[in-house]
Amino acid sequence: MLGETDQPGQIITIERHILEEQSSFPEATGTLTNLLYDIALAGKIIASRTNRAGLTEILGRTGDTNIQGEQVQKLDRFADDTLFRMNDHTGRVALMGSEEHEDILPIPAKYPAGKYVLLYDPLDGSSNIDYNICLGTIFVIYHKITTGRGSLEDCLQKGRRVVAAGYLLYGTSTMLVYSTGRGVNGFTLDPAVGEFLLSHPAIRIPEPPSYYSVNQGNQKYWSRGVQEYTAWLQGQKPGVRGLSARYVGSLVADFHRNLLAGGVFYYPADTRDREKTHGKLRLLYEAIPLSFLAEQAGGRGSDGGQNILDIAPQTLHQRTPLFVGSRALVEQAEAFIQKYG
Ligand code: FDP
Repeated sequence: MLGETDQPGQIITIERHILEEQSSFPEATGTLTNLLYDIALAGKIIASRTNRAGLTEILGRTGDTNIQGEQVQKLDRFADDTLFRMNDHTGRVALMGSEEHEDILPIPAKYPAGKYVLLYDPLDGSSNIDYNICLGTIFVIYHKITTGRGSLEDCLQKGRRVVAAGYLLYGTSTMLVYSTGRGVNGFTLDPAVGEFLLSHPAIRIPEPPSYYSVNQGNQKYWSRGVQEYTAWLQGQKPGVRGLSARYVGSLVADFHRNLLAGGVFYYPADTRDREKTHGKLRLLYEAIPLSFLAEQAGGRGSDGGQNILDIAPQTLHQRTPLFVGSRALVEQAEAFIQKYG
Protein backbone atom coordinates (compact mmCIF):
# COMPACT_ATOMS: atom_id res chain seq x y z
CA MET A 1 0.00 0.00 0.00
CA LEU A 2 1.15 3.49 -0.77
CA GLY A 3 2.75 5.19 2.18
CA GLU A 4 4.22 1.97 3.54
CA THR A 5 6.74 1.61 0.76
CA ASP A 6 7.48 5.26 0.12
CA GLN A 7 10.64 6.89 1.37
CA PRO A 8 10.22 8.89 4.60
CA GLY A 9 9.96 12.58 3.93
CA GLN A 10 8.45 12.08 0.49
CA ILE A 11 5.57 14.43 -0.16
CA ILE A 12 2.55 12.64 -1.60
CA THR A 13 -0.26 14.83 -2.83
CA ILE A 14 -3.76 13.47 -2.98
CA GLU A 15 -3.65 13.64 -6.77
CA ARG A 16 -0.58 11.44 -6.90
CA HIS A 17 -2.03 9.03 -4.35
CA ILE A 18 -5.33 8.65 -6.19
CA LEU A 19 -3.50 8.17 -9.52
CA GLU A 20 -1.17 5.55 -8.04
CA GLU A 21 -4.14 3.67 -6.58
CA GLN A 22 -5.78 3.78 -10.01
CA SER A 23 -2.70 2.30 -11.68
CA SER A 24 -3.22 -0.94 -9.75
CA PHE A 25 -6.55 -1.37 -11.56
CA PRO A 26 -5.57 -1.88 -15.23
CA GLU A 27 -9.23 -1.67 -16.30
CA ALA A 28 -9.73 1.73 -14.62
CA THR A 29 -10.71 4.57 -16.92
CA GLY A 30 -9.77 7.38 -14.55
CA THR A 31 -13.38 8.40 -13.96
CA LEU A 32 -13.37 7.48 -10.27
CA THR A 33 -9.97 9.14 -9.88
CA ASN A 34 -11.35 12.38 -11.25
CA LEU A 35 -14.54 12.11 -9.21
CA LEU A 36 -12.51 11.78 -6.01
CA TYR A 37 -10.41 14.68 -7.07
CA ASP A 38 -13.55 16.78 -7.67
CA ILE A 39 -14.74 15.95 -4.15
CA ALA A 40 -11.37 16.98 -2.73
CA LEU A 41 -11.69 20.28 -4.57
CA ALA A 42 -15.23 20.81 -3.28
CA GLY A 43 -13.82 20.13 0.21
CA LYS A 44 -11.22 22.87 -0.22
CA ILE A 45 -13.90 25.34 -1.25
CA ILE A 46 -16.16 24.40 1.68
CA ALA A 47 -13.18 24.56 4.07
CA SER A 48 -12.32 28.08 2.94
CA ARG A 49 -15.91 29.13 3.65
CA THR A 50 -16.18 27.38 7.02
CA ASN A 51 -12.97 29.13 8.09
CA ARG A 52 -14.62 32.48 7.39
CA ALA A 53 -18.01 31.55 8.81
CA GLY A 54 -18.02 34.09 11.65
CA LEU A 55 -16.70 36.85 9.39
CA THR A 56 -19.33 36.21 6.76
CA GLU A 57 -21.95 36.78 9.43
CA ILE A 58 -20.41 40.11 10.47
CA LEU A 59 -19.85 41.30 6.92
CA GLY A 60 -23.32 40.33 5.90
CA ARG A 61 -25.15 41.74 8.89
CA THR A 62 -26.60 44.91 7.33
CA GLY A 63 -28.25 43.16 4.45
CA ASP A 64 -28.03 39.86 2.86
CA THR A 65 -24.85 40.64 0.95
CA ASN A 66 -21.23 40.73 2.10
CA ILE A 67 -18.57 43.25 1.05
CA GLN A 68 -17.84 41.37 -2.16
CA GLY A 69 -21.48 41.82 -3.05
CA GLU A 70 -22.08 38.08 -2.70
CA GLN A 71 -25.24 36.70 -1.25
CA VAL A 72 -24.67 35.55 2.30
CA GLN A 73 -25.64 31.94 2.24
CA LYS A 74 -26.05 29.61 5.13
CA LEU A 75 -23.04 27.34 5.37
CA ASP A 76 -24.94 24.11 4.98
CA ARG A 77 -26.68 25.40 1.85
CA PHE A 78 -23.33 26.55 0.51
CA ALA A 79 -21.73 23.15 1.09
CA ASP A 80 -24.67 21.40 -0.52
CA ASP A 81 -24.59 23.64 -3.62
CA THR A 82 -20.83 23.33 -3.93
CA LEU A 83 -20.89 19.54 -3.97
CA PHE A 84 -23.73 19.43 -6.46
CA ARG A 85 -22.30 22.02 -8.83
CA MET A 86 -18.85 20.46 -8.71
CA ASN A 87 -20.27 17.18 -9.94
CA ASP A 88 -23.34 17.97 -12.06
CA HIS A 89 -21.58 18.63 -15.39
CA THR A 90 -18.56 16.33 -15.44
CA GLY A 91 -20.16 13.28 -17.03
CA ARG A 92 -18.84 11.13 -14.19
CA VAL A 93 -21.97 11.01 -12.04
CA ALA A 94 -25.40 9.70 -13.06
CA LEU A 95 -27.25 11.08 -10.10
CA MET A 96 -26.72 12.37 -6.61
CA GLY A 97 -28.47 12.30 -3.27
CA SER A 98 -27.95 14.81 -0.48
CA GLU A 99 -28.97 14.66 3.13
CA GLU A 100 -30.35 18.17 2.57
CA HIS A 101 -32.84 17.11 -0.12
CA GLU A 102 -35.88 14.93 0.17
CA ASP A 103 -35.55 13.40 -3.30
CA ILE A 104 -32.73 12.16 -5.51
CA LEU A 105 -30.87 14.82 -7.47
CA PRO A 106 -30.75 14.02 -11.19
CA ILE A 107 -28.03 15.46 -13.39
CA PRO A 108 -29.48 18.38 -15.41
CA ALA A 109 -30.58 17.20 -18.89
CA LYS A 110 -28.08 19.52 -20.63
CA TYR A 111 -25.15 17.55 -19.14
CA PRO A 112 -24.09 13.95 -19.79
CA ALA A 113 -24.84 11.40 -17.07
CA GLY A 114 -22.00 9.15 -15.94
CA LYS A 115 -21.67 5.73 -14.35
CA TYR A 116 -21.38 6.62 -10.66
CA VAL A 117 -23.87 7.53 -7.96
CA LEU A 118 -22.74 10.07 -5.37
CA LEU A 119 -24.47 10.46 -2.00
CA TYR A 120 -23.37 13.06 0.51
CA ASP A 121 -24.09 14.74 3.79
CA PRO A 122 -22.76 18.20 2.87
CA LEU A 123 -22.28 19.66 6.35
CA ASP A 124 -22.54 17.19 9.16
CA GLY A 125 -22.72 18.50 12.72
CA SER A 126 -24.62 21.58 11.60
CA SER A 127 -25.91 22.33 15.11
CA ASN A 128 -22.26 23.22 15.86
CA ILE A 129 -21.96 25.82 13.07
CA ASP A 130 -22.55 28.81 15.32
CA TYR A 131 -19.98 27.75 17.92
CA ASN A 132 -16.77 27.39 15.90
CA ILE A 133 -16.70 23.63 16.45
CA CYS A 134 -15.52 20.99 13.94
CA LEU A 135 -17.85 20.16 11.06
CA GLY A 136 -17.58 17.58 8.31
CA THR A 137 -18.73 16.39 4.91
CA ILE A 138 -19.42 12.68 4.37
CA PHE A 139 -19.62 11.05 0.92
CA VAL A 140 -20.14 7.63 -0.60
CA ILE A 141 -19.90 6.44 -4.21
CA TYR A 142 -21.57 3.46 -5.91
CA HIS A 143 -21.75 2.16 -9.46
CA LYS A 144 -25.03 2.95 -11.16
CA ILE A 145 -26.89 -0.35 -11.49
CA THR A 146 -29.93 0.71 -13.52
CA THR A 147 -30.05 1.81 -17.15
CA GLY A 148 -30.53 5.39 -18.32
CA ARG A 149 -29.83 8.36 -16.06
CA GLY A 150 -30.31 6.46 -12.82
CA SER A 151 -33.10 6.14 -10.29
CA LEU A 152 -33.79 5.75 -6.60
CA GLU A 153 -32.80 2.08 -6.82
CA ASP A 154 -29.21 3.16 -7.54
CA CYS A 155 -29.10 4.99 -4.22
CA LEU A 156 -30.60 2.16 -2.17
CA GLN A 157 -27.64 -0.18 -2.51
CA LYS A 158 -26.19 -2.15 0.37
CA GLY A 159 -22.99 -0.89 1.94
CA ARG A 160 -21.27 -4.03 0.64
CA ARG A 161 -21.42 -2.44 -2.82
CA VAL A 162 -19.64 0.80 -1.89
CA VAL A 163 -16.97 1.75 -4.43
CA ALA A 164 -15.45 4.52 -2.35
CA ALA A 165 -16.35 6.52 0.74
CA GLY A 166 -14.80 9.18 2.88
CA TYR A 167 -15.15 12.41 4.75
CA LEU A 168 -13.75 15.87 5.02
CA LEU A 169 -13.12 17.18 8.50
CA TYR A 170 -13.11 20.95 8.96
CA GLY A 171 -11.21 21.19 12.22
CA THR A 172 -8.00 22.78 13.45
CA SER A 173 -6.81 21.72 10.02
CA THR A 174 -8.83 20.38 7.11
CA MET A 175 -8.51 16.68 6.45
CA LEU A 176 -9.75 14.29 3.79
CA VAL A 177 -9.97 10.63 4.79
CA TYR A 178 -11.11 8.11 2.20
CA SER A 179 -11.04 4.51 1.08
CA THR A 180 -11.61 2.75 -2.22
CA GLY A 181 -11.68 -0.61 -0.47
CA ARG A 182 -7.89 -0.88 -0.19
CA GLY A 183 -7.42 0.50 3.31
CA VAL A 184 -7.96 4.00 4.63
CA ASN A 185 -5.71 6.98 4.01
CA GLY A 186 -5.85 10.45 5.50
CA PHE A 187 -4.67 13.72 3.94
CA THR A 188 -4.18 17.10 5.56
CA LEU A 189 -4.70 20.32 3.64
CA ASP A 190 -1.59 22.47 3.53
CA PRO A 191 -3.21 25.90 3.31
CA ALA A 192 0.04 27.47 2.07
CA VAL A 193 0.01 25.48 -1.16
CA GLY A 194 -3.66 24.53 -1.24
CA GLU A 195 -2.96 20.79 -1.54
CA PHE A 196 -4.04 17.77 0.45
CA LEU A 197 -0.87 15.91 1.49
CA LEU A 198 -0.76 12.31 2.72
CA SER A 199 -0.41 12.59 6.49
CA HIS A 200 -2.06 9.39 7.78
CA PRO A 201 -1.18 6.46 5.50
CA ALA A 202 -2.82 3.04 5.94
CA ILE A 203 -4.91 3.93 9.00
CA ARG A 204 -5.74 1.03 11.35
CA ILE A 205 -7.85 1.52 14.45
CA PRO A 206 -5.37 0.97 17.31
CA GLU A 207 -5.81 -1.43 20.22
CA PRO A 208 -6.52 -1.08 23.05
CA PRO A 209 -9.24 1.54 22.53
CA SER A 210 -9.24 4.78 24.49
CA TYR A 211 -12.65 6.42 24.12
CA TYR A 212 -16.38 6.03 23.93
CA SER A 213 -18.54 8.75 22.38
CA VAL A 214 -22.25 9.08 22.98
CA ASN A 215 -24.76 11.77 23.92
CA GLN A 216 -25.22 10.69 27.51
CA GLY A 217 -27.98 13.28 27.93
CA ASN A 218 -30.24 10.75 26.25
CA GLN A 219 -29.40 7.91 28.64
CA LYS A 220 -32.79 7.73 30.28
CA TYR A 221 -34.35 6.91 26.92
CA TRP A 222 -32.02 3.99 26.10
CA SER A 223 -32.84 0.30 26.22
CA ARG A 224 -31.53 -1.91 29.04
CA GLY A 225 -28.92 -3.39 26.66
CA VAL A 226 -27.47 0.04 25.84
CA GLN A 227 -27.48 1.03 29.52
CA GLU A 228 -25.58 -2.12 30.47
CA TYR A 229 -23.16 -1.64 27.57
CA THR A 230 -22.42 1.93 28.69
CA ALA A 231 -21.75 0.75 32.25
CA TRP A 232 -19.38 -1.84 30.79
CA LEU A 233 -17.55 0.83 28.73
CA GLN A 234 -17.21 2.91 31.89
CA GLY A 235 -15.55 0.02 33.71
CA GLN A 236 -18.47 -0.57 36.07
CA LYS A 237 -18.33 -4.32 35.46
CA PRO A 238 -15.74 -6.52 37.19
CA GLY A 239 -12.38 -6.91 35.48
CA VAL A 240 -12.91 -4.15 32.89
CA ARG A 241 -10.85 -0.98 32.60
CA GLY A 242 -13.11 1.99 31.88
CA LEU A 243 -12.72 4.22 28.85
CA SER A 244 -12.75 8.02 28.76
CA ALA A 245 -15.82 9.72 27.31
CA ARG A 246 -15.44 12.24 24.48
CA TYR A 247 -18.41 13.71 22.61
CA VAL A 248 -18.19 16.65 20.22
CA GLY A 249 -21.65 16.20 18.73
CA SER A 250 -20.23 16.36 15.19
CA LEU A 251 -20.26 12.82 13.90
CA VAL A 252 -17.21 13.21 11.65
CA ALA A 253 -15.12 14.64 14.49
CA ASP A 254 -16.19 11.95 16.95
CA PHE A 255 -15.64 9.19 14.38
CA HIS A 256 -12.24 10.59 13.36
CA ARG A 257 -10.96 10.63 16.94
CA ASN A 258 -11.99 7.04 17.50
CA LEU A 259 -10.49 5.98 14.17
CA LEU A 260 -7.10 7.34 15.18
CA ALA A 261 -7.18 6.63 18.93
CA GLY A 262 -9.40 3.56 19.15
CA GLY A 263 -12.91 3.74 20.51
CA VAL A 264 -16.59 3.54 19.71
CA PHE A 265 -19.14 6.14 18.67
CA TYR A 266 -22.76 5.22 19.19
CA TYR A 267 -26.13 6.82 18.64
CA PRO A 268 -28.59 4.17 19.74
CA ALA A 269 -32.32 3.99 19.23
CA ASP A 270 -34.15 5.73 22.05
CA THR A 271 -37.69 6.03 23.29
CA ARG A 272 -37.98 9.82 23.34
CA ASP A 273 -40.44 9.60 20.48
CA ARG A 274 -42.32 6.32 20.82
CA GLU A 275 -43.27 6.45 17.14
CA LYS A 276 -39.63 6.60 16.07
CA THR A 277 -37.41 4.22 17.97
CA HIS A 278 -34.86 3.77 15.20
CA GLY A 279 -32.11 6.21 16.09
CA LYS A 280 -31.22 9.59 14.64
CA LEU A 281 -28.49 9.05 12.07
CA ARG A 282 -29.08 8.39 8.38
CA LEU A 283 -28.21 5.00 7.00
CA LEU A 284 -27.24 6.19 3.51
CA TYR A 285 -25.45 9.43 4.27
CA GLU A 286 -23.77 8.68 7.59
CA ALA A 287 -23.88 5.08 8.80
CA ILE A 288 -22.88 3.26 5.59
CA PRO A 289 -19.89 5.44 4.59
CA LEU A 290 -18.46 5.56 8.12
CA SER A 291 -19.00 1.82 8.67
CA PHE A 292 -17.22 1.14 5.37
CA LEU A 293 -14.26 3.22 6.54
CA ALA A 294 -14.29 1.56 9.97
CA GLU A 295 -14.23 -1.89 8.38
CA GLN A 296 -11.42 -0.87 6.04
CA ALA A 297 -9.44 0.20 9.12
CA GLY A 298 -10.08 -3.08 10.96
CA GLY A 299 -13.21 -1.95 12.81
CA ARG A 300 -16.94 -2.46 12.38
CA GLY A 301 -20.26 -0.65 12.11
CA SER A 302 -23.51 -2.14 13.45
CA ASP A 303 -27.09 -1.18 14.18
CA GLY A 304 -26.80 -3.23 17.37
CA GLY A 305 -28.16 -6.35 15.68
CA GLN A 306 -26.40 -6.61 12.34
CA ASN A 307 -23.52 -5.20 10.32
CA ILE A 308 -24.54 -1.85 8.82
CA LEU A 309 -23.04 -2.89 5.47
CA ASP A 310 -25.46 -5.83 5.22
CA ILE A 311 -28.63 -3.74 5.61
CA ALA A 312 -30.73 -3.33 2.46
CA PRO A 313 -31.85 0.32 2.51
CA GLN A 314 -35.56 0.93 1.96
CA THR A 315 -35.74 4.72 1.76
CA LEU A 316 -33.40 7.58 0.98
CA HIS A 317 -33.53 9.13 4.44
CA GLN A 318 -33.86 5.96 6.50
CA ARG A 319 -32.56 6.34 10.05
CA THR A 320 -30.65 3.72 11.97
CA PRO A 321 -29.09 3.13 15.36
CA LEU A 322 -25.31 3.20 14.89
CA PHE A 323 -22.39 1.67 16.80
CA VAL A 324 -19.13 2.25 14.92
CA GLY A 325 -15.42 2.07 15.61
CA SER A 326 -13.19 -0.57 17.23
CA ARG A 327 -14.41 -4.04 16.28
CA ALA A 328 -14.31 -5.52 19.79
CA LEU A 329 -16.29 -2.62 21.24
CA VAL A 330 -18.97 -2.82 18.54
CA GLU A 331 -19.24 -6.57 19.03
CA GLN A 332 -19.73 -6.00 22.76
CA ALA A 333 -22.60 -3.62 21.99
CA GLU A 334 -24.23 -6.35 19.91
CA ALA A 335 -23.71 -8.87 22.71
CA PHE A 336 -25.28 -6.60 25.36
CA ILE A 337 -28.22 -5.75 23.12
CA GLN A 338 -28.78 -9.39 22.29
CA LYS A 339 -28.73 -10.28 25.99
CA TYR A 340 -30.76 -7.40 27.45
CA GLY A 341 -32.55 -5.88 24.45
P1 FDP B 1 -26.30 17.63 13.83
O1 FDP B 1 -27.66 17.29 14.34
O2 FDP B 1 -25.66 18.77 14.56
O3 FDP B 1 -26.23 17.82 12.33
O4 FDP B 1 -26.32 13.75 12.01
C1 FDP B 1 -26.39 14.88 12.64
C2 FDP B 1 -25.59 15.05 13.91
O5 FDP B 1 -25.34 16.38 14.16
C3 FDP B 1 -24.23 14.32 13.97
O6 FDP B 1 -23.20 15.00 13.33
C4 FDP B 1 -23.99 14.21 15.45
O7 FDP B 1 -23.16 13.12 15.79
C5 FDP B 1 -25.37 14.04 16.02
O8 FDP B 1 -26.29 14.51 15.02
C6 FDP B 1 -25.57 14.86 17.26
O9 FDP B 1 -26.82 14.63 17.78
P2 FDP B 1 -27.22 15.10 19.28
O10 FDP B 1 -27.19 16.59 19.25
O11 FDP B 1 -28.58 14.55 19.48
O12 FDP B 1 -26.22 14.51 20.22
